[in-house]
Amino acid sequence: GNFHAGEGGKLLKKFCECEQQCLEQLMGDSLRPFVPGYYGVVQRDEQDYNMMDDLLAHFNSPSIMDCKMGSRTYLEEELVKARERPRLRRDMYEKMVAVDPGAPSVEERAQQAVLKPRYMQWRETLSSTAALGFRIEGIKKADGTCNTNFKKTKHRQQVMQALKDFVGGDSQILKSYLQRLEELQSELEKSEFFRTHEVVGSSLLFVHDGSGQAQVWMIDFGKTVPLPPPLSLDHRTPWVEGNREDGYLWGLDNLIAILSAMLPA
Ligand code: 4IP
Ligand code: MN
Repeated sequence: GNFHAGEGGKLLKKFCECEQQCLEQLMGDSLRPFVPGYYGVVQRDEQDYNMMDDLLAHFNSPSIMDCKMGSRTYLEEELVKARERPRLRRDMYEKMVAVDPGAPSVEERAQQAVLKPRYMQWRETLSSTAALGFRIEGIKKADGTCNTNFKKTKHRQQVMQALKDFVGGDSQILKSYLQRLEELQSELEKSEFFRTHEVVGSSLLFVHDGSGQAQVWMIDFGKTVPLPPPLSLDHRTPWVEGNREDGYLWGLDNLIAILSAMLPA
């Protein structure tokens, strides 16, 4: 798999240079409290890993949710690649028909394959990514049950139901998450790293347990890339090809609004 248990509350994640660059920079950024501590590259059985804090280490039977942030889940270069050297993806076609047999076009059906941007955009509009700027990817509850069946969780009400179920109706936990997200929002608006990076495919990891502690961290920087200076993003302006905007903060604004609306007034 992609992960190895490290020693002493650390985690080894299969090496990715992009992620290494981000984590290194983030250790010196104002976002540091919102990302796993990073300890460099280590090798095990010929494979390189990034070593970072295991964010679950201080929890007892944690409940965990992965929310993929942003209104776009692929890099702009995927569009260029698909135009210049289109690669037919049979695996993505199969993932598509497994969810909705009616989704492929006549042409896609004939070739039994789709292009990557087409698959990624289909996923974005089927889920809440396009409409809300984030989507729930998976939830693991304290009892060990896992749910990754959120591909069609799209509308505000559906998201609310999933969130409510995740916190087991506990509004104290909800409140802690909301507070943490508001802190994150304010740090993101100040962060030099955030201003100068396109953040795609990155998730917020939500973790709480029976003790009442609830935390949120930014994870997964495999598609978070530095912008060519002097370009910077506000992460709220709608994306059009070329502007590199990712909708990250717009999605966070929406997530915060949804959590707020779930709390008693
Ligand atoms: C996956 O689709 C995710 O979008 C992956 O993104 C993406 O990896 C995969 O592309 C794509 O098949 P499902 O989640 O619907 O299975 P992420 O890594 O952000 O989860 P990339 O490579 O874009 O990061 P391929 O090309 O790796 O298959
Ligand atoms: Mn992820």
